[in-house]
Amino acid sequence: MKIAISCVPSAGGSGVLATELGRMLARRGHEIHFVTSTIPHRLRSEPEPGIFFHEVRALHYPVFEHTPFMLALSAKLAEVWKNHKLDLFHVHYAIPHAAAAILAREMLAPCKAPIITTLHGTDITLVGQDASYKSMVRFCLERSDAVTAVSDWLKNVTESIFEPTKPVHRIHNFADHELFRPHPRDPKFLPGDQGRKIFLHVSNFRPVKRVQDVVRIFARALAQGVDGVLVLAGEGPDLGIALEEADRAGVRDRVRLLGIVEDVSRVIPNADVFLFPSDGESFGLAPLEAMLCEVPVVGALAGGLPEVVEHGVTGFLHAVGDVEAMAASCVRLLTDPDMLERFGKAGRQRSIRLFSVDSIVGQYEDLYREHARKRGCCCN
Ligand code: GMT
Repeated sequence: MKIAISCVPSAGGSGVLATELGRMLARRGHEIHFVTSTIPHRLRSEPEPGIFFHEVRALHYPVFEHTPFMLALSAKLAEVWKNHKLDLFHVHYAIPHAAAAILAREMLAPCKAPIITTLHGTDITLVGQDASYKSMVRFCLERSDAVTAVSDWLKNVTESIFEPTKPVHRIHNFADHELFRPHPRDPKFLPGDQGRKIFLHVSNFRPVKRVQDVVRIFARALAQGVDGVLVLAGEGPDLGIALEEADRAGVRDRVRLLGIVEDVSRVIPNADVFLFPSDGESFGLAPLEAMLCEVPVVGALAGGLPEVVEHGVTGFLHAVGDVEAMAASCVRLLTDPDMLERFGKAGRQRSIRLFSVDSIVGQYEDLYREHARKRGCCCN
């Protein structure tokens, strides 16, 4: 099939998932057209067969207080549809992508372009239910041919907030188990910290991630005798808050900042434990990548994370904000090499069993075929 994918192109989870999905679909013979404002983060390396990128350029004119990006995205989606005789739009993160695809379909009438909308999290839980967007999000859910959510938790939240007339499909996220795999610690990774335990956190440092808790967990584990360093990968508004917390806790000299990492699959296997204390995380793509690298996850029992991490088997989950319990779990893991290894291996097995590329990408393909057939698009 020929599919246009639109998403946020930054290093955030929704863009990463959309990009990886496009890459896997291209490997399976589909023609994938990314329609985004800049080239998606994970596509940046070398060109790949079957993948095309179309830049959305929104003219900024001083008359506008805010550039109307969504209109430029709609125009680009319609243009790409016509020029490449597409079969389907798959948009990730409802705002503004689903609305833009619906507008593009109107522009293409009488062609009936099918639209699949994938919800990722705050497009429902935070931004989507704000009064300024809620009615528009409801309209987008109704007008999409199919709506998917990345966890049962997000599906249930969406259905209870928006009461859509069609059920939301749950299609979990996936990660590539060949790319994300365990390997011994690279001696070039933090050479000054050889012999120390590595606590890793990867995110976009937004308030939902509770990055102060990341630092508090780490500081408590150090206080209990663990010799470790905290590695923070990624950037975002709360990075400064995390560093202030590290100063307050007296552990700033044990914090290592990596900034935005081009290829996290090279960083994660170096870690001993992955910290993810977010509240209301709809899935947790980074914890899945950690589990594939046989790194146990310690985090919060909230949102969709319990669908990813099995408590007591692949990591430990505690009440949101319970940094004492999370620190105690880190200490347990880091002082018991058998447990650390057992949890690591169980994490990789669980991830391959439940979140494999083949099974998850296959679910999207089934949905595409069903809706392309139903719409019977007339223009291709
Ligand atoms: O919803 C967001 O805040 C943005 C999004 C992102 O781009 O980082 O994150 C969400 O989508 C990811 C991919 O599906 C999920 O793994 C994250 O759990 C989810 N974030 C939240 O729910 C806070």
